[in-house]
Amino acid sequence: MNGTAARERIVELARAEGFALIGFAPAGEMPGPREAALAAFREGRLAEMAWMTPEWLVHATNPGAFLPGARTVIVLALPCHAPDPISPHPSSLTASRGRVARYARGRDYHRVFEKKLRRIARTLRDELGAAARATVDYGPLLERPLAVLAGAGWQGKSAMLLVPGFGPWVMLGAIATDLEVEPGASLRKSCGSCTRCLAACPTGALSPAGHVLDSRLCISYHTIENRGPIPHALRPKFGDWIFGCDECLDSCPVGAAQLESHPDFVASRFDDAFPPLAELLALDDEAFAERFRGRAIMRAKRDGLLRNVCVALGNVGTAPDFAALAAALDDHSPLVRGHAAWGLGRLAAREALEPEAAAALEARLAMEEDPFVRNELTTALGNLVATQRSEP
Ligand code: B12
Ligand code: SF4
Ligand code: SF4
Repeated sequence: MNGTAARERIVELARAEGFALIGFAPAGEMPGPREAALAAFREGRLAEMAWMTPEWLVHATNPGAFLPGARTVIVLALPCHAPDPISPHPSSLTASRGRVARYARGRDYHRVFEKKLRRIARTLRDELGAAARATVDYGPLLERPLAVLAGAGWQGKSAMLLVPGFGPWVMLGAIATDLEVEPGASLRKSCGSCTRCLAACPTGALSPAGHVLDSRLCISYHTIENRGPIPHALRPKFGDWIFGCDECLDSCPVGAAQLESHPDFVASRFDDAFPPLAELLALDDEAFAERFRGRAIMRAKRDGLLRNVCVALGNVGTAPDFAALAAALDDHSPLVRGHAAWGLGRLAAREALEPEAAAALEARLAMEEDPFVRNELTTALGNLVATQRSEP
């Protein structure tokens, strides 16, 4: 089959799967993105994402290593800019709520993509006799530089792929194939003088000139990928985010008017986007798995999500949340207990509940054996004393 006919068939298959954007990148090595990714590794900007080793990054910038004989990478995107779900009546909105990144409010996008991409790859193999291999996110291919090479968009100062009409609000997947398809023409666009995302990032994770992200400072990294404690200095900057962060996307003017999403990414309930925080602290492993089965939030695991909830309650919780945080001081996970101590101390200082918080923290300290948790309890108690002293 010639390149034009192959292209037409692929576009037809991808449209039938609902893809909003279909691009074709050459399958050669990507030395520029490889060097940038290796520099990110060398400088520690990939934090503790253990799978992103130099070897992985070299593979991920070489489609030929992903599929021997690859000539083209088909880049496919689904939009994920669903409007916020309509809030229930204010009288039922008394609880403090967290915030989930838009892409993670509906079904897990990995599963949504996997099914669609596999069906297309299978047809390419069965019908066209081509080699074809699909990947999404965790697979060894860096998707944003491929999308740029396919002419789908440009990488903005936020590091996001910006697509005309959609802005940063697309999720990506790819299929490498040995079919030869004419690549898309590169888009000659840039962010120009805009710097909105740089100002909007709460933690300064984006470099002053943009394009370079330090995962060690990124809320998305910590709430999704980090398996350990969240650094103290960052916690107050997390606001109500409990899974992912959309600040650099929300601030972007490109595609801002286009509120479009694949239906699977739309929150079915208000609570899927803005969950009541205190009730999440009551989830055990089983209840967590039951509540978040089939959703991207599973990635954080139960202890990671509850850690994030403790931080959010420390930032936005009110007096009625005190009991849930105090109970979390006895959680079976040291990670949760330690962050509950921090959250309780912050909430108490805001809500004038210092004596009650001090009593709860001291009671826990008397029986606590874990060094990390003891340190968190002692620090929280010390901060409470300091706030009480500074009061007139
Ligand atoms: C690891 C990872 C993360 C990490 C680290 C992100 C990072 N920037 O490194 C963390 C957990 C922090 C993360 C967060 C998010 N992620 Co993520 N992530 C990935 C993953 C697996 C690899 C990304 C990567 O290549 N990192 C390596 C670094 C070095 O690459 P980079 O940041 O793109 O760096 C490029 C630029 O720095 C550029 N560059 C360097 N210098 C310069 C200078 C100039 C002038 C220019 C123009 C460019 C440039 O070159 C580098 C290579 O191309 C991809 C999936 C995949 N397989 O590709 C998804 C992916 C990038 N993530 C995605 C999403 C949606 C997110 C979040 C929005 C999720 C959320 N709401 O919380 C945030 C956004 C954070 C952000 N501003 O980028 C989407 C992005 C879609 C899009 N439209 O861009 C992807 C493609 C997943 C998918 N399948 O859709 N992510
Ligand atoms: S995801 Fe949030 S913390 Fe990370 S770079 Fe964007 S705005 Fe900053
Ligand atoms: S907010 Fe402005 S600078 Fe940042 S990615 Fe969007 S257009 Fe580029």
